[in-house]
Amino acid sequence: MPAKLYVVHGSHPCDTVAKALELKGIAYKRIELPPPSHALVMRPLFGGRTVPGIRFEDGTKVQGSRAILRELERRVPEPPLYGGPEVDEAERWGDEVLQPVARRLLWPSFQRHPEAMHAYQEGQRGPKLPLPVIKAAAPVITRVERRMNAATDAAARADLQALPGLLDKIDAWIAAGVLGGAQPNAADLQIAPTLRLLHTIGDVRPLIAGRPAEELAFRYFDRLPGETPAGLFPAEWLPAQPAVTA
Ligand SMILES: N[C@@H](CCC(=O)N[C@@H](CS)C(=O)NCC(=O)O)C(=O)O
Repeated sequence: MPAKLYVVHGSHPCDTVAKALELKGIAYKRIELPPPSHALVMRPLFGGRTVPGIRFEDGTKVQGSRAILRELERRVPEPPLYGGPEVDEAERWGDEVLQPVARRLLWPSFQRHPEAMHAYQEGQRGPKLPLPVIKAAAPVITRVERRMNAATDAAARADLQALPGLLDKIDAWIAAGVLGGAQPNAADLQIAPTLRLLHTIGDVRPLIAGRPAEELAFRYFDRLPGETPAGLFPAEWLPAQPAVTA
């Protein structure tokens, strides 16, 4: 039996692991769990409540995108995903700092505009939930997810204000060759899917547009469906955009 990867469709750390498995040429079966009920399945199977988790053919279980990538590297060293302390640090930052920003902005966006959730099902295994079901279930799902992810309005406002600084950091890593090299490394695989998910948020898209980070977002993860419209967050929450000079 091949490895079994437990995911939520559209989850950015799950995309990290799926791409790493593909690069390493490791066969696996994808088990898609519906949020937020995935937490109830993951805890008894892996000990913690989050996806991704993987069960290898030999029965070894690993949970968490960074731990899984390290284990993949140990099992299949080629092509290498690690290469020095800068990559390690960018990977850590991508997991601990950037990853939660996408959750804290996406769930409040869905609560404000539940119909957008329908398109994010594109490409998932099994049938899509019809729009009326999504709209009926959205108040409960988004409330639970916002609580699980500490996705308060204050956090969303602070994240929006902080985003240009986070994107500057990513652009600087790209300029220094830590990210965006010829071969993807663990930090690329950690940061790019979060950028791609952030790019689906209408109020965030203009902040990423035209940056080197935007190219990185699409380089390995170009097929994520779904978008939320601009204007879901109050205008005063958004950071000032640099003036365009002629
Ligand atoms: N940083 C961890 C976190 C994973 C994580 O939080 N995954 C989300 C989905 S994107 C999740 O399972 N959330 C459910 C919960 O918090 O209970 C990783 O990269 O594996």
